[in-house]
Amino acid sequence: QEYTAVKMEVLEWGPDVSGDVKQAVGGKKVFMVAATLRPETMYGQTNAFVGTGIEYGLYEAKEGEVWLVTERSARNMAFQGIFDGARGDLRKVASVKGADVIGTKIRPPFGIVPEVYVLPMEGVLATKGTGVVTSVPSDSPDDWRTLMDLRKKADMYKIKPEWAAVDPIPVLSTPKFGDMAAEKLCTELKIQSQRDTKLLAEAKEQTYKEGFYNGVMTIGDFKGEPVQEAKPKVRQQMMDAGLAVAYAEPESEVISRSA
Ligand code: ZZB
Repeated sequence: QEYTAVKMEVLEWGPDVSGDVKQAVGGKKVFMVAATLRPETMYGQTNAFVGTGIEYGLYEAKEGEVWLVTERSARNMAFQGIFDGARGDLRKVASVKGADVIGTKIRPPFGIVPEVYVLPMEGVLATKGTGVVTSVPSDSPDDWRTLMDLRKKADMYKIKPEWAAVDPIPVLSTPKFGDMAAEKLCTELKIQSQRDTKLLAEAKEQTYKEGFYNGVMTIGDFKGEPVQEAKPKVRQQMMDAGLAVAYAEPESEVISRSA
């Protein structure tokens, strides 16, 4: 599986990040790095998600940067030559739990909204991508439903309402689902919460297909172009800007996960 790993710069740590972690990082630039299959939707990022119980690490990556990802994905990156230094060489600066980075302010690459926050999502898999997920609630049913859950029960999820305040941003349009496909599918399928995983999987599949085959961009440099054509172009722009890299998920792991 070939992902685009997108770099979200940490602008301000959330309230629960320890002094030890901050000290270990020192003056280095830190990026939370998310794996996506939809680089053309990055204009519509409203937040990022982490799993509260997931263990993340801060790793020396490239050009003096520190990247926050799961150890598993850092290892993959090191073997893929994404990091500076010898292949497979991993240099860990510190560890953090997902719960600790909730409320961290980040800059989403190519985002229309320049500063967004890290929020909790129950279904984040430690075994997929980087364990960090960028959120595009216009076109991802999981993201839309989770954002709405968080807004309804901010106290229960231990977030400040202002962290979840950015509204979904339309980025593409399709004949079937308009420009807010995720909301439309969640409403049509009566998806009540982020725990409705079966229905969400169905909504995701439909949204993927319709967006990819029939979508037209409504924003950005490739506005008016089909999603299929815009996707590699936006991806290349992000890579050229130093805000994204290609990241592959080893096939053996993909198989063992679904087995
Ligand atoms: C932005 C985005 C915008 C995404 C969209 C999807 C959609 P797949 O097909 O199952 O491989 N993702 C990435 N890592 C994780 C993780 N560790 N746990 C849970 N979700 C994760 O799904 C790949 C997508 O799953 C990725 O692409 C990411 O969300 C999420 F408009 O990034 B995506 C209809 C989907 N739309």
